Amino acid sequence: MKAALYRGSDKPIVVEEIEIDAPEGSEVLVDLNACGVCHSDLHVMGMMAQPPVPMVLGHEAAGVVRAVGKDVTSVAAGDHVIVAFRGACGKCFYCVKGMRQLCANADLPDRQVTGPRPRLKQNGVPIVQGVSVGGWAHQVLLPETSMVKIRKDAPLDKVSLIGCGVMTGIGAAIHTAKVEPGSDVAVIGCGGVGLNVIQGARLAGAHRIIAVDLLPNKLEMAREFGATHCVAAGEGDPVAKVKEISPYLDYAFEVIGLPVTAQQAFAMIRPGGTAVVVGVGFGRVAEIPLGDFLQEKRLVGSFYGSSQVHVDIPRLVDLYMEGKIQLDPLVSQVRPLSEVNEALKAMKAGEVARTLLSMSL
Ligand code: PAD
Ligand code: ZN
Ligand code: ZN
Repeated sequence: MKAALYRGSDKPIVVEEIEIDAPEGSEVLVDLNACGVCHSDLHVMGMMAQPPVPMVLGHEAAGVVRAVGKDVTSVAAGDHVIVAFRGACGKCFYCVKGMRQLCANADLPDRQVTGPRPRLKQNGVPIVQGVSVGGWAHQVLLPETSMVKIRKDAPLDKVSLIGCGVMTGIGAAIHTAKVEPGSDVAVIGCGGVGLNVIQGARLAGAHRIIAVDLLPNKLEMAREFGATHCVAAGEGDPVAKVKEISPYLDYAFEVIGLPVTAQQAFAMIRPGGTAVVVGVGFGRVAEIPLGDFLQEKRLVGSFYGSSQVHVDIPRLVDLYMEGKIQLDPLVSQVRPLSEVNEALKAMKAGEVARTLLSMSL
């Protein structure tokens, strides 16, 4: 099967023929329809000192089950699935407490670093499934727990975006923060994930939704997703501007992964308000004024939208099919897998909400 191989930051990603195992035990083989390009893929390439190579990145994917191992019970060949980039064991402390996104025994290590049984190889050389998926490929082989079965009338290309950005963003608003109707919300960073925090806040019935971004095109998109106010982050102090619009800001979301924007989010909320860090900032440290905690300000993290994927992802598919959330305007470009380098360039330049890599182009 064909996959886009990352071999180091000084080389372009190249689509090549590789071998994929047949599913064993509780594994599932999926023919992918499409996979999005998320900033977390860029983080893996840019933030890790030495990402293991060769690696197939991409983790926002959907497709059709081709074959299953003998122990698989929840999906069968022909089922349509969205891939959850984080599977869960279902048995550990976190899974039992309803926090599967924090599972302590997710089947990750064998996939992220080359384990005892790599599922992908090229001429005998093991290939890593980046972000535990390896979705920039025509097929993936993953544990059953990463498979979320969805209705067959949903367009697989667009709903693939629910696999990461949409679930993460909407979930951060409705599950992590639990935004209440009538509350005021600011979202710093309006890319593929931030736009979904905005539509999550809209779904939750927020009053003011203030979008903050450096780029005018992102602020325009933010309006389409439900922002009521826009703040150009590069012109003046965004904290002062947001406070002017909402003196009692209930929630602020950081959706970039930078210390400065995490500090801004914490600074702009009211006493008793909540700042949520969604952006990934591996190795970065933010200074937070401890005195503000006397005002009962809260600073919390959010992983995968605090979602329980097998319930929450099919719900988002239903909401899309009923026109209650938007996916179409998230798809700024559709490209063949071979144009993954161009897609990454467009993301770095801030030109797109998302690029979809289609496996049929
Ligand atoms: P993106 O590149 O599409 O969007 C980032 C946005 O931030 C762009 O619109 C930028 O213009 C904007 N931006 C950059 N710097 C600033 C600044 N100083 N002030 C205001 N705006 C700025 O990325 P994305 O939406 O795909 O991902 C966003 C982050 O979310 C990224 O760190 C990614 O790794 C993380 C993420 N987290 C989870 C999770 O579970 N927590 C899941 C998926 C992605
Ligand atoms: Zn992602
Ligand atoms: Zn678990």
